[in-house]
Amino acid sequence: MFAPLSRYPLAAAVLAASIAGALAEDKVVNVYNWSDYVDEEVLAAFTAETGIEVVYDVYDNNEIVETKLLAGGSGYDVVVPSAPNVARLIQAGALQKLDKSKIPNLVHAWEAITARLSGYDPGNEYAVDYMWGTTGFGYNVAKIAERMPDAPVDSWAMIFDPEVVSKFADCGVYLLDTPEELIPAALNYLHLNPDSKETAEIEEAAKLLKTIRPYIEKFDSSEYINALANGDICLAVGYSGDVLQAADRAAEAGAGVEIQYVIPTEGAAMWFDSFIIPSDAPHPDAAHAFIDFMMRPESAAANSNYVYYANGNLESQSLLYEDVIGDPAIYPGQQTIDVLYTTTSHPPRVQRIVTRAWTNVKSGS
Ligand code: N2P
Repeated sequence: MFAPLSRYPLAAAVLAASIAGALAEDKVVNVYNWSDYVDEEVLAAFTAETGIEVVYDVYDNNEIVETKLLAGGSGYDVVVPSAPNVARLIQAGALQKLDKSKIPNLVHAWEAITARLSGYDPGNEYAVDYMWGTTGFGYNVAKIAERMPDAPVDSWAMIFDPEVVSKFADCGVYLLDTPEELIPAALNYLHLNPDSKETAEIEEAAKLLKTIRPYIEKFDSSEYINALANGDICLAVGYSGDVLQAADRAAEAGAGVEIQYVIPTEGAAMWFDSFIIPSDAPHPDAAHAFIDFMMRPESAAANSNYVYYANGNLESQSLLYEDVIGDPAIYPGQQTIDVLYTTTSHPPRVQRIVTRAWTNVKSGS
């Protein structure tokens, strides 16, 4: 017989709480993404359409993401780590498999990028590419020319040749604050495998970084955008879209600062940042809804048009501004893609060596 709930106050309370819980589940999504990596109007459009509030938090390196997700209980629903970190997080059981039935816009995913990602996430079960890009450097055209008219502006020698970079120390040189980018770049400059797992080779890369350490003003992965744009620094190893945002901000300010992004001829890193859902995400339904919204061609295009990074959404390409899809610094042609390298996650023993080498580089010891 069907008993009225009021006769069972506890059951009624529990039921009411779980209904409230189910409803609450859909009202908020906690997103943790890289800084300067989204068009906020897309977030507002998501909330307007779904009623789900976006609580948006930012980071500027993978190390902090990995630490938080491995510890568990981060409270995040959607996070956007780079591919080697995704691979490690999958192995650690820190991520949940995506329910692809809840992400119909996955049909727009760009197969060429999905295929690359499957090297880190076999079967593409856990991760969906958001953006991808390269790591090169940005420079202030006038300040560099003033100091070195014949500067090798297309080469990593700008950063790794002490004779060259020392000439720019007075106008400000920043390096990204992560061994994940600087060790591979140094290895590549030394004609070694940028994805090397060899202790001796990693030590060699660290040695090279130590020789240029005196000319580095700061290790930084987010402030360099404005620092370049304002003319406060003249050279920075940085991510493609970040440097292009700096160039754009400089042009808009109209103070005569011209910033150029370079994918050096020796090659550069190509990386992929993907949406994942932590295994203990508090709002998995909202997380899927969010990823699905971001995978709409209109959303992906709006984001790329705003942040100057290439995205993983094929359908969005017809909606991109011509100066985005047509800019080889954002969507490089095959000739450039051929000199781009990718990196994989290190086994723990190698990771410890990298971490220690990096600490020494930074401290100058
Ligand atoms: C955004 C940087 C994202 C690129 N500021 C790092 N993979």
